[in-house]
Amino acid sequence: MMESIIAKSDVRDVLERALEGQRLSAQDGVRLFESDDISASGAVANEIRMRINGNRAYYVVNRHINYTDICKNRCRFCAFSRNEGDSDAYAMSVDEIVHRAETEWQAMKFSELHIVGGLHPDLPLSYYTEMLSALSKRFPSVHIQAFTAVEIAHIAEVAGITIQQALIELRDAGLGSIPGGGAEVFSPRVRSIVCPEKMSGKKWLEVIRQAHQLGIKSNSTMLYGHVETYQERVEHMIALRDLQDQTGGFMTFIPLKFHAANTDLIGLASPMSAIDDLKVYSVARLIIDNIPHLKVFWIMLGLKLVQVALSFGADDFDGTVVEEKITHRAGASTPEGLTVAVIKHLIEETGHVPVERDTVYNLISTEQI
Ligand code: V47
Ligand code: SF4
Repeated sequence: MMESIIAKSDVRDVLERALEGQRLSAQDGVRLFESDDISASGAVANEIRMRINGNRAYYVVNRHINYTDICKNRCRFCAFSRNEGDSDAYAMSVDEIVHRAETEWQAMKFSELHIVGGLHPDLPLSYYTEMLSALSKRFPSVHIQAFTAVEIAHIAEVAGITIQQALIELRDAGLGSIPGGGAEVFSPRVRSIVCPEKMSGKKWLEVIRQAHQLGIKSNSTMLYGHVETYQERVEHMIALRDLQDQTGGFMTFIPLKFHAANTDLIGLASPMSAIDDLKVYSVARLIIDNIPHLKVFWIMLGLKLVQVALSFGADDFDGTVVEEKITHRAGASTPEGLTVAVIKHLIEETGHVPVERDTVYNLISTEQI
């Protein structure tokens, strides 16, 4: 069946090499994006996904917390950030953050806290370390995945210490791993249009390299669907693949679908069809051959398309989330959180086996395998 679909494809040679386990080039990746034959590239991406992860679809019981929306960068794609003094700008105290987590804890014993925020100009290093220490003390079994590479560079800069020192301080206070945000698209051309104040892609990769060298694992992302070209997407994926070859510290790659509402990019970004979305997943699975997991952040993709993406290379549904501001301020129509029962049902409807994992992909529940 798959062979006959591939035989008719305009990217047959690329797909055959991928199936043989050969590494694809940037040119191969661009050709995959240019081809409209998503059934062929999807089938091969699914085959690779099955080889790595079988029929499982992972999920995590987690709680997101966005500790502040005050940010000095004000990226043009971001509807979440605010200036200090804006009427709805906020910065939570450490007590408020612990309280936020506490409200869910009785009902839902989450295994992960996912904590990110804006680049607040004044918060000292002690705010971040006290946050981590207080949460680790109150929830000793919970893995804290916090602060993107961009936040870590900012924390180091405000504190006047090196990236390595900041990473060590944060790790010693309870940081478990680093989320994948802030990567956007590494191309300097794209960054100059969509996030001119944000640190370079090169620096993002350098912060993550240092984290991996200290044994701190991380995720990786790509924000797609704004002004980037196919070539720039593929180069981004290959930069992640190259770093992974050197460190092995990436756990997952997460394509993040751009939402334009309330951002400065309305009108500039080209609308993405469901077919464009699925291509991002299948191409990512085929190009990034060394990062084991490919996550769909259901909040951004929508629940129906997430179900389809699980057969186009993706193997991870992310989690319960509970509260989400970054995409909802930019017009997302998905819920802010899902119960475990709903996640399992949505996965089972697709014929995949739901498997609860912790942040670093240890299996928590393996009911049906
Ligand atoms: O870096 C900002 C993105 C990221 C918008 O590691 C937007 O498991 C869409 O990285 N439309 C932060 N996206 C969130 C993030 C993330 C999310 C879920 C899981 C993980 C993980 C990481 O959100 C930012 C940026 O790329 N973003 N604004 C927007 N308007
Ligand atoms: Fe700030 Fe992050 Fe929003 Fe950029 S994406 S403005 S760095 S909160």
